Amino acid sequence: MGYPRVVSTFDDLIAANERVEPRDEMPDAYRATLVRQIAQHAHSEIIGMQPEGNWLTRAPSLRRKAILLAKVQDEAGHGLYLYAAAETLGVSRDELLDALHAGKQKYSSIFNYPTLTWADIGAIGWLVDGAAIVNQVPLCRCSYGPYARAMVRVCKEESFHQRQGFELLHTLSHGTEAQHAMAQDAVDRWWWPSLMMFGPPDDASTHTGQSMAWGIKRFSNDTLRQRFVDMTVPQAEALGLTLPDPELRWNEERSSWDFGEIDFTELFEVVKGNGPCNAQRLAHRVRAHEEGAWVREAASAYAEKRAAREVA
Ligand code: BYC
Repeated sequence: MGYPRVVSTFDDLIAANERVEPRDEMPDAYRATLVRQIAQHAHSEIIGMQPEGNWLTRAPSLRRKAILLAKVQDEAGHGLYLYAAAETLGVSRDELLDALHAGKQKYSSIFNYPTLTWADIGAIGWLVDGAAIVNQVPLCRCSYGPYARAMVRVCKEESFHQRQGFELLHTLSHGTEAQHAMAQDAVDRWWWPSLMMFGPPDDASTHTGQSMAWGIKRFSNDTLRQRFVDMTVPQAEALGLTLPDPELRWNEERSSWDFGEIDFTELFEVVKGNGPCNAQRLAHRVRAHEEGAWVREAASAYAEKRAAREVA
């Protein structure tokens, strides 16, 4: 039981920086924006299992395999919390999955790149999960209660993911010459796509203005991208690896790192479906869904049987 709320209309709740809960009245456009973003986020978590799943059977030791398995399972869990949060807005998980499978809803651009070597698992943990944390910590203060609460646990797990990636890359970077080169190559390939995860630049972002006014997003895409660069550059030094940007320079005046221009045409192409792995990721997801139909049917039949027994 919380304190009784003294304000109740949607505008009052937003102005008072209070949480909007599923039973509160909300504008259709607010609901639609949340469904779009939460669904895209949930889809990213479950599609994100694929690039890493690719290395489960080839992890170099039992310890590494156990860690990677736990991480991939965490991502399935994140997908479930997020689909459950979206369901509080009046859509069903089936509808959302159908939209993903039909290409009507998006997932993060980053998961359309291939994982070519074991070092890619480290680079994903360090850079992709690192970017995810920077993007998601402010979402713990999102105005929509169920999304904000889901983010708290997701962020705790993401920070473990990021640290395992850093530790993996640190081991490779301080190993043999070939291992160091493998770590450097992975960072060279994942750096720019990780910066693209934050979305288009602010002047080309269609939703940021309204989403910030509604307290869904707390910071703009460019602000969070800069925060990620500032956090990551010193970590690269600690790893003994370089970032593939000759224009990276400390800017005394801004107390921030300047960085080179991002090729946003690449982001737009990947989002349109033309990335290196888009077709493969979606086909694999649809196949997994179809092959899992018997599990869903068995679970429903069991639930019905139990319910009937309880009634009897
Ligand atoms: N990829 O107006 P904008 C993870 C779209 S999972 C694809 O700035 P918004 C992990 C955008 O949807 C990480 N599409 O949009 C999992 C919009 O298109 P529509 C996933 C992108 O929503 C497993 C259009 O471009 N994280 O960490 O204000 C293993 C214009 O953009 C992308 C989340 O989903 C992109 N990168 O801001 C490891 C976080 N960027 O919908 C790790 C939650 C933009 O109008 N989401 N688009 O057709 C967000 O914070 C925001 O939705 C975004 C975009 C910052 C991503």
